[in-house]
Amino acid sequence: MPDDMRWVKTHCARMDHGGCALLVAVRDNKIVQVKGDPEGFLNRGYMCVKGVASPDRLSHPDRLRHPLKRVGKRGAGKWQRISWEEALEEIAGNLVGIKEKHGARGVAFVVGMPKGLDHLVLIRLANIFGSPNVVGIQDLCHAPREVTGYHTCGFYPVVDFHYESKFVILWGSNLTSTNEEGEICSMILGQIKKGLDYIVVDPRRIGLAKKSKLWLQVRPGTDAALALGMLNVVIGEELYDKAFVEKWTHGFDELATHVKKYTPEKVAEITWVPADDIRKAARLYATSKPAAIQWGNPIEHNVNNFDTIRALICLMAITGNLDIPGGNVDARDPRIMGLAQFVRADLIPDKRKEMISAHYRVIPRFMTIPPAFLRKAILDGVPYPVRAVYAMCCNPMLSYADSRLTYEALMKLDFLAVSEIFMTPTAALADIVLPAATQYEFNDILHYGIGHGDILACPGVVDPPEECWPDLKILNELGKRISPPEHWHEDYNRFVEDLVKPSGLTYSQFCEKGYLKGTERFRKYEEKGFATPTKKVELLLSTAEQFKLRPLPEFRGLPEEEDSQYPLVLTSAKSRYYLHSSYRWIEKLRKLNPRPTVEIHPETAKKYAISEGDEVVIETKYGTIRQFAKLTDGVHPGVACAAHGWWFPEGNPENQYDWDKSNFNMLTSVGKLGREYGTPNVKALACRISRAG
Ligand SMILES: Nc1nc2c(c(=O)[nH]1)N[C@H]1C(S)=C(S)[C@@H](COP(=O)(O)OP(=O)(O)OC[C@H]3O[C@@H](n4cnc5c(=O)[nH]c(N)nc54)[C@H](O)[C@@H]3O)O[C@H]1N2
Ligand SMILES: Nc1nc2c(c(=O)[nH]1)N[C@H]1C(S)=C(S)[C@@H](COP(=O)(O)OP(=O)(O)OC[C@H]3O[C@@H](n4cnc5c(=O)[nH]c(N)nc54)[C@H](O)[C@@H]3O)O[C@H]1N2
Ligand code: SF4
Ligand SMILES: [Mo]
Repeated sequence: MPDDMRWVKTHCARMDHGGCALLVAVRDNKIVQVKGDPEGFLNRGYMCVKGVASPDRLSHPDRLRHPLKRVGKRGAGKWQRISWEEALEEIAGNLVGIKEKHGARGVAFVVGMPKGLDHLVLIRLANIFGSPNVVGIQDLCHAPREVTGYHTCGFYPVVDFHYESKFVILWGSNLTSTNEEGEICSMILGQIKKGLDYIVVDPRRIGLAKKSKLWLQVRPGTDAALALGMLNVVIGEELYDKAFVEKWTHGFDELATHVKKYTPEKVAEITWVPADDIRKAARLYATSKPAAIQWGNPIEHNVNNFDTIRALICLMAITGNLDIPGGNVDARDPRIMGLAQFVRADLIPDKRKEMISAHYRVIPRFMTIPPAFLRKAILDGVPYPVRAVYAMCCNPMLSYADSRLTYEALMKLDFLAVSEIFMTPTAALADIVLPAATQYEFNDILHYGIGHGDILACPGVVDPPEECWPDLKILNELGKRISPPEHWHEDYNRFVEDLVKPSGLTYSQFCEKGYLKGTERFRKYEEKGFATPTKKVELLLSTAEQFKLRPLPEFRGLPEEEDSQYPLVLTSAKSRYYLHSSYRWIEKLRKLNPRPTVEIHPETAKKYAISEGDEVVIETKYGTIRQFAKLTDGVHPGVACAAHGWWFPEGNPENQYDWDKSNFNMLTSVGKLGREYGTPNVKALACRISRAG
């Protein structure tokens, strides 16, 4: 090793939920090599190809390197380089101007998938500024699981791979591609090597389906029915944990009577899963303890998410798998600053009533705005106008259902500022674009608030380009300009210091340890009961009437009605090479996945005269896009699985890099929303496919 090269420890971030501990070789302020740290808490040396490519974000020639101001028409792609001082003044002037005219609530703060501590600092900024409108994508991502958990059993029941399970269901969770919620797949792969039995519930034959005991090739969007069918079997065959049910559940008799109608035969018709496989799956899960359900995104990607998740938690509960090692647990945070304190929730006590989604009466404890309501507020002034947006770490033009509506809304704003590392279709519509520093370039903390009871150290290892600022610094400086400066710090590194302070560590001591995990205690309910009004797991919701919720989980029909004009069921899965809409511009990754593909069964392809690699048109009632056919018998002949998140960095800047050509969300709509979370259908849509040309 050359003398001037040093190895530093940090964690991978912003390529998914993050979590792999890394060893990074640095020379002359440049990363020359990264490898998985064999001592890593979650990965034990594992890392994926995105991690390997991650340093390429820093050095890409087209990375944003200076603040930019729009000149000419919005979206025309004409920019002028300005100084940070000018950029911050411009943003502050506009946000404060809107506040004076429309109130603080006229400004929305927009984030995407939580990527690091900046997510929480943005919420803090909104709270201090006085706006109740923090818009996230939580309607599609984890809040349905988390908040349904609070209402049903008082906590968010996350899978526990730190202890051995006897049996696992991968329910719509493609862990080897997504490492969902930082559950790095090497953890379950290690258990599988030692003989763990598992089954897969997925319309596609994912990698892990090959060695699974059973693969339930479910019809997209019918997971609630499948879970109810399994409840029918577990209860009907008396396979449940009688002692637990007796002592710790509320409404078991009602649930038992209710699920009688979901016979495996009836459920088979809805879900396309053979009745005997439903029985087998239910028996395996109920008779192997501890058993865990690793649930994925698709359970929340349609209007029925509340019922699906309720049914799954009922399954965990009646089989006695809640809060036991190797089951689904209530993971407690280590001793660090609490979320509410960190984001200064105390400064905005009326937030719930004031949010632009309040009129829709989303479920209590769901505290970010579903994107459907942001666009309503901008375009129709309902329930009141939002006139300015500060957006960070997100790409709504691609990630929100109904992209055309997003385009119209962003075009109509008085002011849009975007912090980014690269020019995206969303940033292309901004008035001011801020060049952010990113992972490896500043001190960060990962997994805070994600619900798995750990936080990870993500110290910077190199300096950012001269004019690229970490979002923590941007928000800290903006905060001083648009809100009382006493809430902000001299040095933005105070955020990471303050957060870990209750643990007795400084940030650099924390970095030496690498991670902190809350004390592991199980069956905590034995002390004070479950944190619900009945102190039990509420199979039957005691708050149903009060909050206008359905007391028992139901299957209320397909998310979208069948339509003979659109005979295929359209779903999607994340690419293992990209994070949502991010990083199509990293050459290494683009080589591995050069263009958007839609998976269809060879029989289906033949029917429509489509061959491997053909460009095809995908149509729904709401829109039309083009992708390329990939023929595989790994999908059901009635299903098409298209790629999500595609735009073309090499595309036309005046058309926002061809944001509309292959973008899955041109095919989705917000016409129908789930009652509890305002979630649209982004999976299980009716579509048709034909060869382009
Ligand atoms: N149809 C459909 N829609 C979906 C989904 C789906 O499966 N299907 N999935 C949904 C889910 S689960 C989620 S979480 C959302 C994701 O929605 P988003 O979070 O909006 O999507 P990303 O593509 O991750 O956008 C992240 C942006 O942040 C930028 N970025 C990366 N690092 C930094 C940084 O350090 N600072 C700053 N300022 N910017 C940075 C990237 O360049 C990228 O443009 O999409 C949702 N939308
Ligand atoms: N590589 C990569 N990793 C990521 C991300 C990424 O974009 N790329 N995004 C991150 C984020 S924010 C999230 S939320 C997670 C999501 O991680 P996952 O939950 O794994 O998300 P998906 O890939 O959307 O879906 C998982 C599987 O569900 C299947 N599926 C599709 N429709 C249905 C259905 O109706 N029912 C069932 N049971 N299964 C269905 C798909 O075929 C796919 O194999 O991943 C995180 N990690
Ligand atoms: S699995 Fe996730 S955290 Fe690990 S290297 Fe890949 S992108 Fe990074
Ligand atoms: Mo997500």
